[in-house]
Amino acid sequence: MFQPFKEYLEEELFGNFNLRSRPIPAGLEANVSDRGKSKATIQSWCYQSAELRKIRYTYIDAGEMSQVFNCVMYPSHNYDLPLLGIDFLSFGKKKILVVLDFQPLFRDPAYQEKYIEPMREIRDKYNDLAQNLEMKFYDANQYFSKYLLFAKTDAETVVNRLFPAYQEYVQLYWQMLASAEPLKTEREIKRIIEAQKHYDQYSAERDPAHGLFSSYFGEEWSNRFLYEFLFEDATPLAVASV
Ligand code: BLA
Repeated sequence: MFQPFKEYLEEELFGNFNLRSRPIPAGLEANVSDRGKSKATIQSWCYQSAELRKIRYTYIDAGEMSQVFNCVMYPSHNYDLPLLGIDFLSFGKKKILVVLDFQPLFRDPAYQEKYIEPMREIRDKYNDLAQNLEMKFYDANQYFSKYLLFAKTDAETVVNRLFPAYQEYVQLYWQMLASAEPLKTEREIKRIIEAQKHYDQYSAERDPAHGLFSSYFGEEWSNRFLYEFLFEDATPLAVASV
């Protein structure tokens, strides 16, 4: 379902950046579930470049049961750019949920104007994919922009609407990255380190995927995957899963 999205991203990444592999902790690069009736595989990739300190994406393929493409790009700490966040999910082909956003690190007007307003034109063009759905796990006012794509949709729309929208957002993200001015002072950079770390903490604590991972790959693997790979700068809560 989302393979073409992954392939597009890979072509773009390899064509535009000088990528280096970024290690994924042992045992977390891939897994296969033999529980239940259908087989599920999960595979992840991770890279870095001068501009992007962590580019990670994951594909879950459980056949007709579920297909997930999830990606986060973290700019280097000397850029205050939003993170590029992608979460495309399909369950049994009937339930398809797609989320795509430039995830803002800050919410002040100057930041919004600089990094979020440029998304508006694309978002207006793909208004049908911006459905103002209520968030149950996350807080729409934290690390989400007002121009996110967030929709419950169908397979046809994924091909005809989501794919071109995705390409436009990715292109805009590259443009922003290319024109970004690196931060210079230690104080400014420290603020980005803290904000990105807080993003990991917030995301790890709320991630609605924990249940999905646990059901396929077990609780222990799931916790490691969240805290050692997806959101490695988060600290597990002492009371987690007690
Ligand atoms: C929702 N994301 C979900 C759900 C799952 C995942 C299972 C719940 C779907 C449901 O309603 O049944 C899956 N999340 C994953 C997977 C990974 C993950 C597989 O982190 C990792 C491999 N989520 C993101 C990113 C964004 C994001 C980067 O990881 C930003 C674009 C958004 N996911 C997002 C949102 C929802 C969601 C907004 C709806 C949650 C809500 O209602 O609060």
